[in-house]
Amino acid sequence: MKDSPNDLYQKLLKGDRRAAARLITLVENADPSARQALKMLHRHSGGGHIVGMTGSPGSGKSTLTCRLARHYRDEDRSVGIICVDPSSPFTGGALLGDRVRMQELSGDPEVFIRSMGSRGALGGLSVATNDVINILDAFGKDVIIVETVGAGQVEIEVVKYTHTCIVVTMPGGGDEIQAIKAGILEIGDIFVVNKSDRDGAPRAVADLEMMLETKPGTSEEAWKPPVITTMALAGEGIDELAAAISAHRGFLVESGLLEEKTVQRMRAELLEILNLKVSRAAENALEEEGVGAELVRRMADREIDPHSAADEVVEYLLKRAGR
Ligand SMILES: Nc1nc2c(ncn2[C@@H]2O[C@H](COP(=O)(O)OP(=O)(O)O)[C@@H](O)[C@H]2O)c(=O)[nH]1
Ligand SMILES: [Mg+2]
Repeated sequence: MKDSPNDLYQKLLKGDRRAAARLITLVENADPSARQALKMLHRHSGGGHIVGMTGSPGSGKSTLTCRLARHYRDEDRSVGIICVDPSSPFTGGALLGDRVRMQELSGDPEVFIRSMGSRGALGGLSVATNDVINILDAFGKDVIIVETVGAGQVEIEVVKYTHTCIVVTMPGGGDEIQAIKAGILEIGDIFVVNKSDRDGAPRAVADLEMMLETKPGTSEEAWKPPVITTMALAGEGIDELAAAISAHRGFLVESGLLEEKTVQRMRAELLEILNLKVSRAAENALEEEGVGAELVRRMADREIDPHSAADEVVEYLLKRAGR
């Protein structure tokens, strides 16, 4: 028998992994019953520390995420992992040894791993990702790691509003330069130079440190993003990385910024949902008989300009919403 939203909600709060997985699938499919469960779950979320992990493909984000998860498990903390990279499912690195470690992880009942499929990408990837973060948060995960490939706007938006954002780079390949281009330097709370077994790691660290120092607008009391060297494959530097995450959380709590970050996250989440809703309503209005076709025809006849036409649609939507 199919679980009702209330069943899912009750089961999820009791720690039922299948209920969590099921609800996430409903979210990905934009199923209306997910909404009801999310509504009930909202007041149970807010306890987890949300960590974003971004950087170019192949830099070692998944491998690092696995290692970090292991580290937290050794401290008896539960972990949720969300991988937002429709191009590559979460495998935790391509090497066989890593895959084995990955399987160990996913067999641990206190670790919940989920890749966001391309289904979630239908216009609402960041909305769906936020929903999944909230589900894992309400599910009681102490740390929630969100891995996104730092390539597109959507992915950046998602990690931007995590509590601690980690930017992963590796030696060589001009990765640091790319980081600035993507505006990633601004969003990192912690920088990682992974693959320290490769040539040029100290240089990459020095370059990054210099860029961070000369970053404009950093005040005395602001957080100074550390640059951590890791070799994720061998598990080197993971303790340091975990310590930096703790230090950052400590800083957020002490400075009162944790609350501010939470408010920012809520605001961003609200905006994402509104964007989706309003654009869908606008699209629907344009499909409605008369409204869209007539406007577009008038635009084509040069009777009305695109901006005024958009104003008319907004007015139409507002009038209809007020009815
Ligand atoms: N040499 C070396 N390779 C690594 C290290 N960490 C990860 N890798 C490898 O780099 C490749 C990409 O790693 P992955 O974690 O999937 O990167 P992602 O695309 O950023 O998630 C895999 O083949 C990993 O095994 C490291 O510290 N040193
Ligand atoms: Mg990956």
